[in-house]
Amino acid sequence: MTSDLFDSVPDTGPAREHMAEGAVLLRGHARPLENELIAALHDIVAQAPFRRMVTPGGHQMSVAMTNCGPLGWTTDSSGYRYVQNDPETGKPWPAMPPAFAQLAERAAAAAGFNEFAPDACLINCYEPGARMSLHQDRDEQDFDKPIVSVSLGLPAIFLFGGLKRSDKTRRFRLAHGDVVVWGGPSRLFFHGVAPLADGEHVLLGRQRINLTFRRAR
Ligand code: MD6
Ligand code: FE
Repeated sequence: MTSDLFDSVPDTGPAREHMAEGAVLLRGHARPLENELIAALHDIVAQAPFRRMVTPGGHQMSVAMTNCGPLGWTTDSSGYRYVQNDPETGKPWPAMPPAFAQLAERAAAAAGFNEFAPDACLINCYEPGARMSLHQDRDEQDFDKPIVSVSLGLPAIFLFGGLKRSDKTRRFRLAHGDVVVWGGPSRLFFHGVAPLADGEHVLLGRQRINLTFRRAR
């Protein structure tokens, strides 16, 4: 018999948690900017609405996505790639708000990665039940650059494995305002998000938003 007690993840932890070599969780790091981030998000989504993309394998993702910045990550039946224009509108992705770029650069520096200048910000929207299966982030050109991930809204369980898909995963609870900076030896670790539990967040309602900042080219 399995026990939920032993599967549970503490609600909070230290302000700074070492997840693996190169990966650190900065709890609450984005909280001081929450209002600015959410206002900017509304503008972005008005120009480039969330959409559920289709994987090369033909599955529609449960997570809805959009992007801001010079490059945006997309997937369709022909594969995963970064593109300059939103395939839905044909227009360039919305500009990356200065507050986004600054947060990403400062969080990277706080984790020991200097001069991180993201050219892409993938924005994921999870509703209750939405999940992301284990994957590696490997569509970027330079794996020396980290990824900065910002969680807003409902909490999620982040699954964090190793270099092989079959490696054991550890679970981290990512709450509103948490930032994960991830690079170096763990840059290509498999990771995913468990199905989002239902709930209601005071600022964002029934959803989780994740911003992942990357240097794609
Ligand atoms: C998410 N994040 O948290 C999905 N990838 O919604 C990712 O896939 C991710 O958080 C690379 C680095 C950090 C991440
Ligand atoms: Fe990822």
